[in-house]
Amino acid sequence: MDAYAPKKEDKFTFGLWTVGWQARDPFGDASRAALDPVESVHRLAELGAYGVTFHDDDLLATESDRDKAIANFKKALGDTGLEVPMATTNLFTHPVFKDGAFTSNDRDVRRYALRKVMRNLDLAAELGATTYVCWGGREGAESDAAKDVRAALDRYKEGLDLLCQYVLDKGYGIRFALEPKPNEPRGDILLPTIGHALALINELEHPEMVGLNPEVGHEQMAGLNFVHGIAQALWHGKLFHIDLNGQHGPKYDQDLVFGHGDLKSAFFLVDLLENGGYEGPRHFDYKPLRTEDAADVWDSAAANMRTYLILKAKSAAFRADPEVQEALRNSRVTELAEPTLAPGETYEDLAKDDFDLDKAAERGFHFTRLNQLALEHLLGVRG
Ligand code: GLT
Ligand code: MN
Ligand code: MN
Repeated sequence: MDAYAPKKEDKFTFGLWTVGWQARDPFGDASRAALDPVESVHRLAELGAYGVTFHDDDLLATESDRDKAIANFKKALGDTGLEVPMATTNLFTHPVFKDGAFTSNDRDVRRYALRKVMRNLDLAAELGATTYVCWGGREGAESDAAKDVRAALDRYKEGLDLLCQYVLDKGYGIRFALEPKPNEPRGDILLPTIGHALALINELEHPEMVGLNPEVGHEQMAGLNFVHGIAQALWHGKLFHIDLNGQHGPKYDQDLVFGHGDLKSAFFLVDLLENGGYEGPRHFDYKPLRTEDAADVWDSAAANMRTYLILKAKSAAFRADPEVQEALRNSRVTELAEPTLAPGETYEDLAKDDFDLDKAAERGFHFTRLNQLALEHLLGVRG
């Protein structure tokens, strides 16, 4: 038995647009043929995935008749038992969205974008999706003269409020998940980080219906610590969904296989997801390399899940290691969970402390040892 074979309980999901990416980039044509969503559903199910996600337009990859495309997709879901936990809208490919969708300067475009989302929300609800992702890739600008950002945020809020109302009126069991990204395809994108998106949510009419879908590479493109971002999203109760992939620091959005970028960050991320109370799907939003052929695509899909499961096992071994437990205590990591004031104390009690400033300043935290232990687990020389 392969210990790293994915099972339905692992809740691994993939966007149709990931395995289906034809590898068109700004400098080159497609290097792979279009994939029939029906084939993707079957292949993903065979590999052990739990579910599949889609943009409205993804369904039309090889069948332009929308009704037929939906019927084919539904049949494939029925045949394989794959779930659709999340859906989303393509508000970025068509040139009509060149200045954005919910925040385009063109009011007619904003109205069209909202109609396009509502239409796919109906299908998402019908397929049982409980999360609806909003990635505002074109909501932004290249020139600070071109966008009144405060007005754009008013329109962002207006759009999200309207969509929440639509879901409530229809009685759909759907929550929205905003996906931050700092740039690409726009020079600057609105809601560039987890923190910006969290702040906007607080201004909405139904903040309880809106959370986040952070993506590994998007925070790392901005030089931010993804694990910290996810921890904060969890702390706010806002980690509704997650996009797992790989990225090598600040550069264009690589969308590598999970773990094929910053592996140490991926290890601590899996450790956090597995122990931090996140129960949603583990959704891979990656792009098979442009160099890969049609068969390699499925190898890359499998690699995402296998790497996640290997890191999950490494995380369990790390936590179970008595030396790690001792190191965590020595580094006072566990002491941080203790409130700074004891029950019943007030700020006045702080004056009563018998505190030796110089002695406390001398105490080391021994974080190097802790980090080395994590590294050794990751490298397979312990546990
Ligand atoms: C697009 C983007 C992703 C988003 C998808 C959802 S589409 O491929 O690069 O990060 O998650 O719209
Ligand atoms: Mn990305
Ligand atoms: Mn994504």
